[in-house]
Amino acid sequence: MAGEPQADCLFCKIVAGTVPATVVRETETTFAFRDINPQAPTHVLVIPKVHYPDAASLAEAEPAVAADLLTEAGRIALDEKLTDPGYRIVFNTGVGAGQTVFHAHAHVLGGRGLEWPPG
Ligand code: DGP
Repeated sequence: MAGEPQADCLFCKIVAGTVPATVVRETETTFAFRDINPQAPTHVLVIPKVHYPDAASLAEAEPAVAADLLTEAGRIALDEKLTDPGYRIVFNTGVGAGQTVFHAHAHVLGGRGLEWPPG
């Protein structure tokens, strides 16, 4: 059922603690940990504890949790001192956009210059 933990989902396993991760922050609704394959000096993933396949479906079903996700991303950017000169929050959505894990997640990237447009 949408929102319920999925047995075959890597990020549900990280939330459950059965797959280890370097935890950055945790709230009642969200979990943040360092990306295993960092694309910038700071690269943190922020995920909802509930399972939805992508950020848009999370926002549609549970907008308050989607707001928590963004709030957490901003807090992490502050804690990690990314706000000057800036940072990026990315939601890859769909295989063609590079999504590989189908549990909603925000990438928080910073600590280097970030080009636009992205690749
Ligand atoms: P995306 O490609 O947008 O679906 O992002 C998935 C990210 O998850 C990718 O940047 C690599 C990261 N990742 C994959 N497996 C693991 C893992 O086991 N642990 C951690 N910490 N990150 C992972």
